[in-house]
Amino acid sequence: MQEHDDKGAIARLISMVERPSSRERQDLEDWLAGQAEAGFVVGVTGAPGSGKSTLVDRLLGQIRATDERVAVLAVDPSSPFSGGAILGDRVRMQGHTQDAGVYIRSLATRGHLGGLTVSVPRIVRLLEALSFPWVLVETVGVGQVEIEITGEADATVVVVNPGWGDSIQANKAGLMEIADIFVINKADRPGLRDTRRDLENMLEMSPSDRRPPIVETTATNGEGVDALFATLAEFKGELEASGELSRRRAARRLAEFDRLVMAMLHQAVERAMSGSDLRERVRDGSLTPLKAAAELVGSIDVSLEREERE
Ligand SMILES: Nc1nc2c(ncn2[C@@H]2O[C@H](COP(=O)(O)OP(=O)(O)O)[C@@H](O)[C@H]2O)c(=O)[nH]1
Ligand SMILES: [Mg+2]
Repeated sequence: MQEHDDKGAIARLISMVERPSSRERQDLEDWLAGQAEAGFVVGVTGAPGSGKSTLVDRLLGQIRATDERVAVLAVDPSSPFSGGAILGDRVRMQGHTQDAGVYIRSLATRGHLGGLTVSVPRIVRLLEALSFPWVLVETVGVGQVEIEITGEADATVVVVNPGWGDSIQANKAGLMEIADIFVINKADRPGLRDTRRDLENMLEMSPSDRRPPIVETTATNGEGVDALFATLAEFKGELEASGELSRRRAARRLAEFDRLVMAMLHQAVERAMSGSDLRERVRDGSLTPLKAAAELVGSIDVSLEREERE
């Protein structure tokens, strides 16, 4: 019973954080400001169907075996018309729903993927503050925004599968640059060796001095997941010892600041746009685009208070 109450409370706090602005959120913000960034955030990314959810589910088991609490954010790009993937994730991770030490949340993007780059880091921050030493963020590594979200993690795990060209796909998508650890999942399938060789060759060519480890897993039966967890724990230790963890976090805070500024300006512009006839006047030629733009920008009210009143 207790667990259910806690999970309900976390869900309410998350929706508060997701809302663009509200009075409660400012109280929450004040509280968050006093909390340490105490969690280790792991991004798990890869093509749809590569086995990320199955793997995350297994990782939960490994983490729980150490008795530490863990939260999962599954960022799902499915359209509002196909909630299937979200349900799938829930069902797959079901083994842990009764466990008070596990919190799982799917974030549907509802066709507004861009907004997630603003809300995901904030939700992650909230979960850290709510005493989850591990936060796993599952994203589909297919586009710029997903990669941006994944890049927000302390450590990034890129999942590929055996099969010709999969690692090349990962390279094209820009996943090579953000990977701290590679997982070849579905190691039970043919083509494992070729994929490992492909990956190694590609990493050989990368200018970075650190060579990401490659771990082979079969998420469906759990094989190799203990090795993945060990690799992850070791990497965490390295990041902490070298000071790289604090550097990454400082960079993340700056990136979040930049994105929030842009998001707030964007909202303010949209508000100003929707209440003006400037577009009409530009279209019919009664005002030059430059004059109209200057007028619009001059009329922008970016204060959060205004947002709250509306
Ligand atoms: N053969 C095999 N199938 C797997 C493995 N891991 C996941 N799958 C299957 O691949 C499908 C997609 O898995 P899912 O975890 O939903 O992938 P996601 O879209 O990346 O989250 C499911 O049918 C899984 O059962 C694996 O290691 N081996
Ligand atoms: Mg999934």
